[in-house]
Amino acid sequence: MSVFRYPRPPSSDITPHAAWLSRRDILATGLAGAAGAILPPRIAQADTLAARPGPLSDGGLTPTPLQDVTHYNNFYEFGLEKTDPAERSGDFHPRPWTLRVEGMVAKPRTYDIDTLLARPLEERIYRMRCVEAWSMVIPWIGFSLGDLLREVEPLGSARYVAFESVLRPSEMPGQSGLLPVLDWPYVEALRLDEALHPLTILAVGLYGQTLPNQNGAPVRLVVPWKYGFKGIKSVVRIRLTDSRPRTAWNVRAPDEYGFYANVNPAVDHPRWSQATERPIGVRGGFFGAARQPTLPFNGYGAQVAGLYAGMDLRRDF
Ligand SMILES: Nc1nc2c(c(=O)[nH]1)N[C@H]1C(S)=C(S)[C@@H](COP(=O)(O)O)O[C@H]1N2
Ligand SMILES: [Mo]
Repeated sequence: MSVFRYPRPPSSDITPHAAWLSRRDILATGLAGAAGAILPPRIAQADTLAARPGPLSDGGLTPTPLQDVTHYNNFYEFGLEKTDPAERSGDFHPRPWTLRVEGMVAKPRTYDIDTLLARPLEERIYRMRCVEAWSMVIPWIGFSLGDLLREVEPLGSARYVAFESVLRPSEMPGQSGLLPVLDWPYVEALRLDEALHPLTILAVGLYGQTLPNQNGAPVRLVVPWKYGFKGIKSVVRIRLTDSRPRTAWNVRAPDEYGFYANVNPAVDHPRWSQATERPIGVRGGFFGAARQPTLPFNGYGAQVAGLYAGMDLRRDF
């Protein structure tokens, strides 16, 4: 074994979300890729993006190194291992792209990605806490989802916002795997008041550049007080509705992944504790030496706890 700088995570780190698939089954589908292969990073067409520092950025946080943000990913459309999205998304085309916003709105509209990139963009440095109990700090570039939704004029009857990822099996090997890990396309949803909250953004970049494919190019949702799986990648459709939409992980394993998925150290996942987390990219983080406490609402409680007044967050996890 040679010396390596970015160790592959131990196999126990592989996809706890999908632990019902045995490692042998995963390998049989070919989804796991060439285990151990060292491939050059392929970050497609990163263009520089201008953004002003957002008033809601947490300037006190130290961002996770770019190498980790772009090489330790969950994006099952490209495979189940953390390194698959970086290694297997090189043929994905994030342009041309349109984002359709429709449903219970007065002015449904189709946005071209170029018009979204031309909006005033902000940097938002947010904590990201995966339900698998690891975390990062990511300097996103994006814009308020609420601002976009107000442009299409939600009807008074709208109560939820549904999101849909792209369905493109020819470019996303995980979507044509033999084992259907999730029902494709990946879908997610928020309550309308959560979607309108000023912390909720659509991100079009990170670290000053357009989004790498593996992070959800060209546009993805970021909801920093919720577990990472709510942050749906490569979004093509947003639909306002009056009934609670299906969400991918909740459909797959409702006892493990709730609709709300607010980060909550007091409510454990059935198979592991949520009290602490491993910060990725911090010395000792990969192997557990540098665990840190998980914060209620991922540290954003002062801003968002009021959204859940009167709710039992143990039941509505
Ligand atoms: N379409 C899609 N979106 C997705 C996922 C996915 O598999 N497919 N994984 C989710 C999970 S579990 C997490 S933790 C975050 C990871 O985002 P990152 O790789 O940019 O850190 O993306 C979320 N969005
Ligand atoms: Mo996650």
